[in-house]
Amino acid sequence: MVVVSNRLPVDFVVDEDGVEGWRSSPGGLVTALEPVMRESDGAWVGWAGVADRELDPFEHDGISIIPVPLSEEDLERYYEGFSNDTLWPLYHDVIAPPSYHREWWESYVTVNRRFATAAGRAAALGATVWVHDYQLQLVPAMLRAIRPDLVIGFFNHIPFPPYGIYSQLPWRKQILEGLLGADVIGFQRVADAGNFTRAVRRLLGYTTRHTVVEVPGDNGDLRRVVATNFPISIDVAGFEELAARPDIQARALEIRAGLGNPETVMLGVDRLDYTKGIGHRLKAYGELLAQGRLDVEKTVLVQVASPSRERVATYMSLRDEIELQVGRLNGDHSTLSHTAIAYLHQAYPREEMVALYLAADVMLVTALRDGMNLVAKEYVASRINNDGVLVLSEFAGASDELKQALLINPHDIEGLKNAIESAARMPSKERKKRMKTLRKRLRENNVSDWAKAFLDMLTGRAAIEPGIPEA
Ligand code: GDG
Repeated sequence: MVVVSNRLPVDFVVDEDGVEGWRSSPGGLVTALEPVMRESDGAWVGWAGVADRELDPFEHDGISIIPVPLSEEDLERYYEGFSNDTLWPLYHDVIAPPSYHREWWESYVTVNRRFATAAGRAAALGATVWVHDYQLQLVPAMLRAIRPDLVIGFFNHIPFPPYGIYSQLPWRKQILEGLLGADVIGFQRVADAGNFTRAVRRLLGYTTRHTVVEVPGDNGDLRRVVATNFPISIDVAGFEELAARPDIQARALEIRAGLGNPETVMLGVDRLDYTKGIGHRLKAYGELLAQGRLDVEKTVLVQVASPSRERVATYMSLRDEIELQVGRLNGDHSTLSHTAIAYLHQAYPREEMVALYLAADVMLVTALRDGMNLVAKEYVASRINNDGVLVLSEFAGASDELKQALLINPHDIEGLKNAIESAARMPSKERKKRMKTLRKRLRENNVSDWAKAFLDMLTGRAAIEPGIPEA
């Protein structure tokens, strides 16, 4: 099996003394795929996180690591440009305006071909190749063209937009054709798969039957491509184990003590991204303080906003806006002894994140659009005492499964305020009832279940399921 993703599961690093080495960056995807990869003599194709370096393939924990080089110009055009300033805003409901530049598109094509070539070289005869995410949507068709023997899967981690939005893209047909090189195309939500099949019908005129797209070949034959939803998850047991560790529990108490042991600790954890609705959350929180519905002496909001895409202009101005808002709110509402918002523009180790989840009575996930939102699932997994309230946006994929959360529309500030206030005041019995149900639901879909469902479908062991509703 070969996995292809923009980033490798390991980063190339150079320390202060100039010594070069590799550091693993364990994410959910690695955890889920590690066992399969070891069993199947797997290879991972991706970028090592450093520009303008040709790096040799090597073995890491039983997995072949195959670095794909990216130049500084590739990063500007393919990655920061087309991936994060064209596709990302377009696929997230144009919350920010997408930029369309032909030279970015050309770079996207070139880099996708480089990834496809590397994957083609790495894969054994008849191997399974699993391509990930919006940066690499052309890889499936490019790979099929050079290696028709392969079984090819693609998983889109972010939403697939409704036709009215998707059709803005000048290269809308090429992207669909690129994706349709796969045998199975996975999405987070039923609605994403529906948006995709609708775009295929309207733009390419292909017939779609339920989850199956019939792709005409050169000699009149039809290839059947499955496009359906596989909601991603987390390593639930891994989070539960961290949450049960005495040192992490002690750290959670220390965090609360450091905040002055308030009655209610609210928490937001997001990459600093305009899709996450951080501004809406702050607005609602600020108004609740201003109206006296929350008391700064008793409540604190901890907002971790981890640095993200800092060279993209939209992200620079987002940071300015959020920090202005935090500064104003704290100026207006903090007292000498109590700060309204503890704002942290930093990244933390996983252990510290779990300590924060344990310290938080209320978790605020107010995304304006989000493929899934793993933070919501991580919070639920970490609440091993079955207590705590999750406020969750219905625009995050996680809301399809986590229905016992307080579901909100983040654009409706009054509704959001009511939900935050109810979360802070929710009686213990109701909190526990909801959290128990959430945890039960989460355990039914672990990240390894997700990977298995996708790979079973890809390797033909699962029947093609009937019918997904139209988006
Ligand atoms: C994309 C889609 C989809 C964040 N700050 C720190 C940190 N994190 C970790 C969280 C979580 C992950 O990063 C973020 O995952 P999300 O799912 O919340 O959001 P995206 O980064 O936008 O991910 C999303 C996902 O892909 C998977 O398919 O769910 O919809 O947008 O795991 O914990 N981790 C650590 N320190 C931090 O400061 N250690």
